[in-house]
Amino acid sequence: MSARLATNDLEAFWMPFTANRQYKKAPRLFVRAEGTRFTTDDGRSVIDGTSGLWCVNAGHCRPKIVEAVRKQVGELDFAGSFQMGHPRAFECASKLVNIAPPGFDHVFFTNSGSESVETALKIALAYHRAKGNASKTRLIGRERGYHGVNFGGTSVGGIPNNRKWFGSLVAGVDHIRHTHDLARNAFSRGEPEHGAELADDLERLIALHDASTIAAVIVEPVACSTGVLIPPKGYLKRLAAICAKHDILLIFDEVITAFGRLGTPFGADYFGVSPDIITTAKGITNGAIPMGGVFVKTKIHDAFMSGPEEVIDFFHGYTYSGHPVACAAAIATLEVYQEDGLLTRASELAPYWEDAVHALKGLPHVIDIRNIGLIGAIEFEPIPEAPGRRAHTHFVEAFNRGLLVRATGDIIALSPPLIIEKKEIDQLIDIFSGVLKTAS
Ligand code: PXG
Repeated sequence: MSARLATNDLEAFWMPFTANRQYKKAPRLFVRAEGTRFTTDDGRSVIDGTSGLWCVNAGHCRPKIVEAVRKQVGELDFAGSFQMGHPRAFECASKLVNIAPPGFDHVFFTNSGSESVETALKIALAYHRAKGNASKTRLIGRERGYHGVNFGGTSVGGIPNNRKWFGSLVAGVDHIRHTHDLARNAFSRGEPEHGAELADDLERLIALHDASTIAAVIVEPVACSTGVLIPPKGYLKRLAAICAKHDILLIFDEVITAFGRLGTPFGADYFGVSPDIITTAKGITNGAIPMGGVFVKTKIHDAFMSGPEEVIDFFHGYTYSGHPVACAAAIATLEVYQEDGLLTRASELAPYWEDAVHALKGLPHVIDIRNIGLIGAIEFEPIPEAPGRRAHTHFVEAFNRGLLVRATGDIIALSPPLIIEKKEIDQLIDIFSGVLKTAS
């Protein structure tokens, strides 16, 4: 029998996406947060350069959201949404579809981005079946895509480490090429010039598999987890046109890009592209309570409403779909976003942010800098034989100097809360350039 663990022992928590043994030798712990800053267990203030994990768009511990959660949990802690309901879920859905792009009149609630992706893929399959196109069962993702960690999302995802451990995954999945092209696009500001033609790679898969077997294509408008790959000018429009031509549903995975990150409410608004389904999570509750939502176009929703009225129209859902506390958090979050103009604030800050991030050009080993909305990424030349080590070292050093950034491969991603002020952008960049200047 193992010795009883002390309550503050780090061992029992098997941490997600973490080098557990390395972390536990030199842990980094936050105990409080407010606005754009965390406080560590040893009392240091750390600028949140990543909005938590791309979720705390309005900044931490916003009183309105905190109060809404407190009130709701004391009033109606739980009520299900299977053949029952409670007012908050309907209110929340109505308010969310009001800010969604035109044509998105319905939202299906989940508890995370991963669940939103599974839900969207199942909606796509069931939609085609309901329309009499039951042979449309293939799902197409993109290399380097990230769509969460459940089986569907892992299958359409395109990051090798996230896939290779897990067997053959879901059958009938293929991938189009990613759009990262440093040879042509390094140090682009905003959308890169070159690569719209990469959307035509979908035509290659259509020629291979035939459109009659393809249900949906899923892409992140900006592929963030893999290190911020910004779509080339015209790429997403071209992809959407090919999907429309072949009756293939286009799913935008907006778990990160929804709720103001690019300076518009949704990424679909930013790029002027109208997909069929949009997956969301994270910013939907400002990270305060787990929640996700899948937005669908009217034609998709209505295809499910054609059977007998007394039969369940979609055999899918979670115990906590439309959880009262999550809905209360989402309603309050939306109010904060609207009161503070946060769904569009990134568009005002973007030019300042762009200049600030690109000022890091020329520092040691920097091979690319890219930006869009309030997102930035710095890519480093990898240390031979040690991919990822350079960015991880920078991440740890930044934390020691009072800045939280996110490392993925040899890329550092930045995505501060949308409330950040210009002088704090300067501080963030100052700290990070100090890290790079002193690194070997
Ligand atoms: N889709 C996209 C586009 C995402 O970015 C998910 C789905 C999954 O969401 P959940 O809530 O199941 O984790 C994500 C999540 C990072 C990072 O630092 C990104 C995510 C999660 C954690 C870290 O890049 N994205």
